[in-house]
Amino acid sequence: MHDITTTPRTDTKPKTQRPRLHKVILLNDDYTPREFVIVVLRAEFRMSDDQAYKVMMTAHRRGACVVSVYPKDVAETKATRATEAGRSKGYPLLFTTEPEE
Ligand code: TYC
Repeated sequence: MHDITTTPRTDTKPKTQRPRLHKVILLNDDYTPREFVIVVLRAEFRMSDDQAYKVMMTAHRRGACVVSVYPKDVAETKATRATEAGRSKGYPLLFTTEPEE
């Protein structure tokens, strides 16, 4: 009988990390009409009238509301487009992004 010597593996398999998602956040302001906020939420974030109303009212009452989460580039593109939609009408409507914890 011969002994089999084995060397313990020291290299560990790297865990595959999913890219962190980024939140798109809607900020309240005093000038953008409520109806317009709803139109933008529906168009850019594919929300139902009901969802868009709730998100808009949450931002209106609390100052800000998370709209949705996406991969970083998608979140940034959507936030820019939605902010641009307000700006094109002269409104200070603002969407920002931040990484999820
Ligand atoms: N506060 C605005 C108003 O009273 C409506 C509004 C809601 C604007 C949410 C922005 O993110 C917002 N006309």
